[in-house]
Order: sequence, then structure tokens, then C-alpha cells
Amino acid sequence: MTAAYIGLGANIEDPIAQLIQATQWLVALPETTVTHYSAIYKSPPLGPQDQPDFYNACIKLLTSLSSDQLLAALQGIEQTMGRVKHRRWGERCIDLDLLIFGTEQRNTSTLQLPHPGIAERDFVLKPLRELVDGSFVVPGSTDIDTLMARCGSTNAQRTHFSLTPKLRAGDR
Ligand code: PH2
Ligand code: MG
Ligand code: MG
Repeated sequence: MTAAYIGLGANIEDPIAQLIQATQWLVALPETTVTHYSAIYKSPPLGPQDQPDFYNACIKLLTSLSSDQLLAALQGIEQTMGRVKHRRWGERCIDLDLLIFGTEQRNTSTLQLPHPGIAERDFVLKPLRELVDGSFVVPGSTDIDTLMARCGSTNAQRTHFSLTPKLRAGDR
């Protein structure tokens, strides 16, 4: 089994509901167990500013799928949820990024591992930090607390929204 970390994002069409729906699809994946959920964070958009704020979260799972199989599964969930490509860095009803897959490092046309944006994005680092120790090393890089200290932006704000709303039925 390989430990993998998934970054979830959405900023249109009831983004929190989209994150919750995507979580349920991740829980339903074959050969896979979701083990940890972060809180949901809210942040201003990276990229075009004429779009709504994003909601982001991270999930840890254990899987016997390969990284290519897991990537294909994430893309399948995005398709099933009706994701439409609007523009680069633009609005989306769901974005599922394979951030880290075990210790795998690769840079191919279909998949880069670890995801190249992790270190620059507080909306990835902050929820990811909820799932790991501060000494957790991003493969090929350094430990997450060092990455967080180096990451300039601190705009992502933790919300009270949860990926597992059954536990917090009164929140929404
Ligand atoms: N995703 C994008 C573009 N901009 N900004 C934030 N804050 N969070 C995102 O997940 C994000 C973004 C395209 O995937
Ligand atoms: Mg993506
Ligand atoms: Mg993304």
C-alpha cells in the first residue's frame, strides 16, 4: 500500500458541496482507503482575480493502485462531476490534484510527482500540514515546516467547514 495525498479545490457551483461530493467519490475508490481529512480552507484566487475565492482541502489515502491508475481515477471523478475547462488558473467546480504518491519522483508529460506547486501554495501546505508531522519530507524537497516558513503567502484561512459533514450537520 502506498500513502498518497490529494489536493482538492473548487470555487464555483457550491464549492463546499463539490468538495464533499468529491470526498465521497474518493472514499468509494477501489483498492483504496481514505485515512485522513483536513479542514476546508478559503483563499483568494491564484491566477485571474475576476473569479470567486477558492475552497481547498487535502486528503490522505492508502492505495494499492499505481500512481497512473490513481491519476486516472481522479480525472474520472472530475469528469463525472462535470468539470469544464474554462481557462488556465480559472474557475472550476472541482480540481483533484495528486500531490504526493509515496516517495515517487517523476516528471513526465502526464504526471509530475510530487506536484510542482506544493511549495508555493499556502492553500496546499496548510491543509497538508494537518495530515502529517512537521518533519514530513516532501520527496525530493525538504520538510513541510521549512516549506511553510519559506512560503510567502499566508492568505488561506481555515474555515469551520468539513469534508465529512455528517459529523457537523449543524454547520451548513
Ligand atoms: N486553483 C487554480 C487556480 N487558482 N487559487 C486558489 N486559491 N486555490 C486553488 O486551488 C486554485 C487557485 C487552478 O487549479
Ligand atoms: Mg488540477
Ligand atoms: Mg490545482
